[in-house]
Amino acid sequence: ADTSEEQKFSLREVLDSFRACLSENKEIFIEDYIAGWRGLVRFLNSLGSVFSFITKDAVAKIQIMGNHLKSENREHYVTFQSMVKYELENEQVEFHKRGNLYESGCRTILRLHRGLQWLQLFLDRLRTSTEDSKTSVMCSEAYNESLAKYHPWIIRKAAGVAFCALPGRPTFFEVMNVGTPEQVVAMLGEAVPLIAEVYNITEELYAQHNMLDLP
Ligand code: 1PW
Repeated sequence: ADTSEEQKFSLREVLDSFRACLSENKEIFIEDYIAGWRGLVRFLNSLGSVFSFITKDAVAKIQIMGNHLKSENREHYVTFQSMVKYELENEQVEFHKRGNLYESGCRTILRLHRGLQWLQLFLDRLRTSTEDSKTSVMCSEAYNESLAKYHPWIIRKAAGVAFCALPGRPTFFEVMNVGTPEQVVAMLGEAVPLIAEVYNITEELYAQHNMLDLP
């Protein structure tokens, strides 16, 4: 293996970040969560430029959170829980219309959170798929069950086009760079419940504060 081999990205890194974002008392560390998203974007970009319209928005959201992490208020942006508390107490969350608090951490994370459900459903399909399963079908089914309901027709349409460009299952497994198909399935068996846990904790936190529909 040469040096480029060493630097090759593995989807395992994404799993590691999402594992690291979960604290012992079930809080979620923003920095690791965002690192997970950075890895995911890197992976999606490696699938080709058709995915760039999908990653573009994720990158913008990652950047907004990166700015919070570097801001003078960064001490409040440690976990989702501390962020929610801080933004609510300081009236940094808009509940009714999208106004000048467009870059609030709460509404930004909510978008990524919805995206994470898509990832979870897709990876679970991938995990239980067989050799002749179609990645494009699994991906669009997962999308339709999750994120699609928040998107206007034009975005759903463009997403459908991008899915058709997904490589077939064998190539997809290779790009994940995790190892043999058996190792990929084993990794997914670990990743899916972990991502589900992160998703469920976030969902519950947002539900508690009536923030699941932030504009
Ligand atoms: C293969 C599985 C991939 C899972 C990765 C999920 C990526 C999520 C990014 C989807 C972006 C679609 C195009 C952008 C739509 C935005 O309008 C929308 N953003 C999201 C994340 O849904 C809403 O953001 P906005 O306009 O309210 O700031």
